[in-house]
Amino acid sequence: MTEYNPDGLEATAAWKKLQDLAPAATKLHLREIFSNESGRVETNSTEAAGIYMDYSKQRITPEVKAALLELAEERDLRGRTEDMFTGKHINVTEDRAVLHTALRDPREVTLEVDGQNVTGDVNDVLDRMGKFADSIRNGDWKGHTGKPIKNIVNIGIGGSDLGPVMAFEALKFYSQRDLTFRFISNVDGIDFAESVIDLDPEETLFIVASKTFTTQETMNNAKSARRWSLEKLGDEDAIAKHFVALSTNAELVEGFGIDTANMFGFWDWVGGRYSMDSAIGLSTMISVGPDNFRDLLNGFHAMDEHFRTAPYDQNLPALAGLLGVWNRNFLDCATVAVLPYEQYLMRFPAYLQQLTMESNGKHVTLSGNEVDYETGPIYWGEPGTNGQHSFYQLIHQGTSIIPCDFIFFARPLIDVPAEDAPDHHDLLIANVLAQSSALGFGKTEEEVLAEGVSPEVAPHKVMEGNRPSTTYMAESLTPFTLGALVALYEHSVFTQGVIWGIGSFDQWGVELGKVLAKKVLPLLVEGAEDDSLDASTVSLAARYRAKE
Ligand code: G6Q
Repeated sequence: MTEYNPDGLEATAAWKKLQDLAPAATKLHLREIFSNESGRVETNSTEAAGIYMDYSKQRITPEVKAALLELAEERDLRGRTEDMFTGKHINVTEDRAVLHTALRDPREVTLEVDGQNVTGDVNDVLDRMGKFADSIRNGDWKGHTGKPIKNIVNIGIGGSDLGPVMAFEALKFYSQRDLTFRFISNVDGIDFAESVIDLDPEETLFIVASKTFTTQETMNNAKSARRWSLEKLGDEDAIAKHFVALSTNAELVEGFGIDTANMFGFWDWVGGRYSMDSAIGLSTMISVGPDNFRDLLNGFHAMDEHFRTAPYDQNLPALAGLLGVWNRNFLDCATVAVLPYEQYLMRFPAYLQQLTMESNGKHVTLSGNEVDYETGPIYWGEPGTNGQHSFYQLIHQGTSIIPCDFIFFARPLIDVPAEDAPDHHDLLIANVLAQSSALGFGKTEEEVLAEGVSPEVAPHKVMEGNRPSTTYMAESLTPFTLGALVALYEHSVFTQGVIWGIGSFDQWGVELGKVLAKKVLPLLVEGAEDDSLDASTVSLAARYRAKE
């Protein structure tokens, strides 16, 4: 194992090996790759924490796979992983530990970092969350006028929104159905207005979720929520019964008027996009209950342990990360489609967009040097089968190669009988399997012509194939499986960050826009002038003000 050098990727023997292998390997068609290798599926599939991963339809040969595995060793993925799990300050630009894995450690683990009893603190918060969640679920927690809470509204944005929304949708099957959940994130007032339009303040609890408690959008929405609540409830004392905060900033929470007894804390070592299993998951816990939330954490933990200990040739997150590197840097794939064939995972692609793109959308290495290879691809997607009737055309026959992640579950959570028609779930799964097969193996001109298609039309019907995909399958969508699935992606993102030598845990790219928004606002509100802004922005601001 060599000392980790963020800038050293291209000097590794494994990288050079990949460069040597690439010209021939990238020309191979998946048809040839499959016919060259008997037992291809067996040697290119693995399973852990209840998730089976078939990556046989990725465009790698055994030699490429071996070189990718060597790359993980040469880039000291194992050492970097230990640094993360043990609380080293691997988020260098913010000088912070990166310890989301500690959020799901079992109680008996002892982890002390920077003088903090991490596991103890995590479990204290989880216990308080559990009591609070139960009191809402069983109606013991009463609003200011004595009515039980029926509506839970999470106000947050980015990492303080996408995880909670995704988890609420993903685990809806397990949710307490007499409670209504809403998620407000956008500073567009419509989001607030439409989310509360049919709610009664007497029965509504706002969860203000903000790590910093300074985020413009969240603070504005929280202030609107205060006004909306007090308009009906009248009395300032009502805030204590209708507002709780999820934050690391007790001072600002208090300043807002929320009693810190109603605050659930977390720590600077929990990144926003890695926080759905911290106090930020309070809405999830209220929805599915503390026991299911614990199962979710157990699923995360099972995948954490797998990632930390399993050999890389059987390691789901490491393999997923390495395959991503191959696709990005050697097959030149700029995007990845995430295609869950599971309606409950409708927000999973949006969640993953933040996790992957905010983490690995970086152009300099940890030492500040410009990279001269591509880094994080664009992630996007929709639940199947809807996408098949819209954008799949381009994935099948467009000029870009788009690797796909297919995700499905063997058992549906709800059986829906259809009269004189195939079972919904069988049909769903037939579709996902058909898509990955069509993408991988396509249809040749010969095959098209053999069907009697005219030579003029035949080229339009040819399916080139050779479009790579990975298929993930689990038995059913449980809280445990969801946790394992999210952790799988978290660690595959980490793996790629380590290979590329970039900092996956900061997000400086979002700062400039925030600063400029503060500068632009006076132009809109007061007609102020600001020479430091560009002419186009000044002109648009003036037109806005004239039309307002
Ligand atoms: C996530 C980012 C970002 C953050 C939001 C909300 O990793 O840091 O998306 O979660 O900007 O921040 P607050 O929780 O501080 O309001």
